[in-house]
Formats: sequence, structure tokens, C-alpha cells
Amino acid sequence: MIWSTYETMARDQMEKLQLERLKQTVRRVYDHVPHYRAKLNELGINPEDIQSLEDLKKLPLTVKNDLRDNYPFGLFAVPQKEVVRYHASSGTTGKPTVVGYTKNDMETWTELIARIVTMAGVSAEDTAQVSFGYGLFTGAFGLHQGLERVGASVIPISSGNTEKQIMIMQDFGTTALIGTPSYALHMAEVAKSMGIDPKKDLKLKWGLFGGEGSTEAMRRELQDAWGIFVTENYGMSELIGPGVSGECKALCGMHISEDHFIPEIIDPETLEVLPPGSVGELVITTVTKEALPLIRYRTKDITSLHYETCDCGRTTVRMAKIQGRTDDMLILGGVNVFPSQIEEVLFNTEGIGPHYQIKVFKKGYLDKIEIDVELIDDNLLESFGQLEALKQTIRSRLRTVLGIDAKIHLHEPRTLARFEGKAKRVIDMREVK
Ligand code: DLL
Repeated sequence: MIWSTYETMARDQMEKLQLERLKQTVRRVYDHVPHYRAKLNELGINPEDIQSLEDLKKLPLTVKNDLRDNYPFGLFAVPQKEVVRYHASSGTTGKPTVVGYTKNDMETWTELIARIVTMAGVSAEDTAQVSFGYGLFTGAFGLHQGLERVGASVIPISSGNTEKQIMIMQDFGTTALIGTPSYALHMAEVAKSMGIDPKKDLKLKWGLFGGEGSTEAMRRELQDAWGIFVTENYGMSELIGPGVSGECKALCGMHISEDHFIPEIIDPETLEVLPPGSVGELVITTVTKEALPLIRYRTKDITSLHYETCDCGRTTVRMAKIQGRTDDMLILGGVNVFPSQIEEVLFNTEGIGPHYQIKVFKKGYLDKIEIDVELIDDNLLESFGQLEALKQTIRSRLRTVLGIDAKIHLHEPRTLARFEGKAKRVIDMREVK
């Protein structure tokens, strides 16, 4: 089922709508946000100069620091009395990034989520367990509203208290699990330790995961562990929260709701706009947001855009899985690697579980990398020879596939850290604090 007719609009119609909304947004930020007015004046651009989608390129990029510099509400385009909700994303350091919603923004957000949950297979027939943390994070509230909109029975259980989650899942007959992929993996493990066979004892059908990266190998792990159909969805607090894009059942990228977001891919170094299909940094302009409209926002997420029509019938552009973020790419002795590439190698090695941590540090002038990985089977611990062979296999695959030399530490099953929200996979001790 397709939730909204906007998802199947002909391209020329979509572009017409985007242009109309882009013009309104530029006018809106020029009139109401001093930061944008100053930027546009500096560049000698008047809102009337935006006459085609090509003109988007003329507009200035926005970065996270612009939000930080204008903390908390400086980039808002509406007075406080029109704001009905705040959320915030917790940065690793300093103040959070604050985002706000008007009544109309809340309606847009709800509709966007209704689209993505519908494309993932969820309907009024489903019971959906929201295992994202409720609070300032956009994940839980965002999914919650859209799930209710499609008529699903929502269980707002939040994250953590995993054994209780499993009990509720069994007792309430949960059919859709919503959360981060890393927490979902952990939950499957806890279910098994409680003597529950997720495939036989539960009614789960769908897994809708997002908020952090996941590889195809992780999708397979999740599908095998739970016996569910797994889709992922993407979003970002600054842009609206979850609901920017999501996978349909064809699993060939995440459909972006282009009637609300205009995506571009840029080269993160030169800032040049790249043609469709190129891999680069995703930049998004919101064209319907009222409280916090953002022009050409640099997401730092690395992906590519694909415009061919999808088998599902939707005409909206699809973005490929996020390869990583420009700020989490590791440069190891001159070799560029994303943690997701390391994950792919690990998950494709037999005997290795889906939990790992990457540690990077300096030894003299050299970058050193050590990876903690968990065994699936305790029995292997008995055999020194097999352990050594497994370490060598991982090491040589990392060398051949990615060109990096890593020291591997194997750990007993269920000993590495588990995460209830977004997983922290990399500890870079080279960072100057
Ligand atoms: O994570 C919004 C969200 C919640 C999306 C729940 C989907 C589901 P932030 O906390 O602001 O917002 O973090 C945004 O998370 O720039 C990406 O780096 C990462 N991210 C989100 N979804 C995905 C995904 C929410 N499907 C940042 N794949 C983004 C990879 C993702 N990374």
C-alpha cells in the first residue's frame, strides 16, 4: 500500500511543487531568520532570484555550527507561541541542538512517518512496540505519531528494561519492532537467554530500524535472529527527526519524501554538487518546515541518490544506505575506512557475533587499530589453534578488503558492551581533547 499520492507524483509535477515550496521557504527565512537574511545579503541574493531548482546551488550551505551559534532558538522562523513541541539532539560535547515544531510541522511529521511505516509493511493490523527512548530524542515520539496515524496499536515502552520488553512482546502479541538495529540485536539475545525462541514464541513480522547505520550483513543477522522482514529508515533531528526517508519492501534504497525535502549530494571537500548516482555528502533543504526551515543543510552523512522508478511504484528518489559520516571516517595510516566497512567484514566471518568495538590510537607516529570481537560459540575457547586461525582469517580479510592492518581480540560470548540506544562502536584515542 502507498500512503500518499505525493509518493507517486510524476517528476515534472514534483519539481514544480518543489520549486514553489522552495521559493516560499527562501522568502520565509529571509523575512524571519536574521542569520539567513545576513547570509543572503552577503551573497547578494534576493529571494526573487530563486526562479528554478537549479538556483538552489546559489544558496548558502547551513552547518550544525550555525545552529550551535544561534542556540537555542536563533534559527527559528516563528515566535515561541507558535511552537508546540521541542526536541533536541545530544551532541557528544557542549549544548544540544534544539529543534522546534509548529502545529503544521507536527502534522507533516506524522504524515511522513505514516508513509514510511506503510512502505515497510505496517498497517492497522499491527501492534507496534516502540523501543526508542522517549524524551528529547526524536526517534520515539516521531515513530509513535505516525504509527498511530496508520492505526497500528502502539506500545510506547521506550528503550531499556529488556526482559520486560520481551515479556510484553510475547503477552501483547507485538508484530512490529521499532528501534535502533543494535538494540534489536541485543533484544534478540536477551529473548534467547530467557528461553524464548523469537521465531516460534513471538508474533513479530516486521522490524523498522533506524537512527544509526547498519550494514546488509546486520540486516541478515536481524532477520535470522527474529525471523522478521527488516527495513531501515533515516532521519535527523534538524531536518524533522525520523521520516526523511525509508525503505519499501523492494529494499533498494530509502525513498525520500521529496515534496518536503530537496536532496543534493556534494563533494564534502570542494562543496561542488555531484550528479545523480555519485557518492558524497547528503545536503537537504526543507521546503515545508515552519518552525525551523533549513537551507542546504549539510548532514555529514555519506550516500548517493537514485532517481529510477522503484518496483514498488513510488517515484520518489531513493538514497543508498549511509556508508558513514564525514566525521566518523577513520584515516588509518593514510587509508580511509568507514566503521561500516569493518563491520561488513566482521559480520561476514563465520563464528563471529554481531557485537564489536574498534579502538584507534597512536603508537609513535603510527596509527594503530585494535578490534574487540565476540565469539558466537564458547566451545571455540577450548582450542587455541582455532582461535588463532579465526584471528588470522579476520586480519587477512581486513587487509585484503580494506587495506588495513588490525590487531584482533576475541572475547567470550556476551561480554562486550550492549547498547539500548545508538551504539558507540569506535573509540578514537588519537582525538585531541
Ligand atoms: O537519529 C532520527 C531518527 C530516529 C532516524 C529514529 C531514524 C529513526 P539524530 O539523533 O539527530 O536523529 O541523528 C541523526 O543519525 O545524521 C545519521 O548519521 C544517523 N542516522 C539516522 N538514521 C540512520 C540510518 C535521528 N538509517 C543522525 N542509517 C544522522 C545511518 C542513520 N545513519
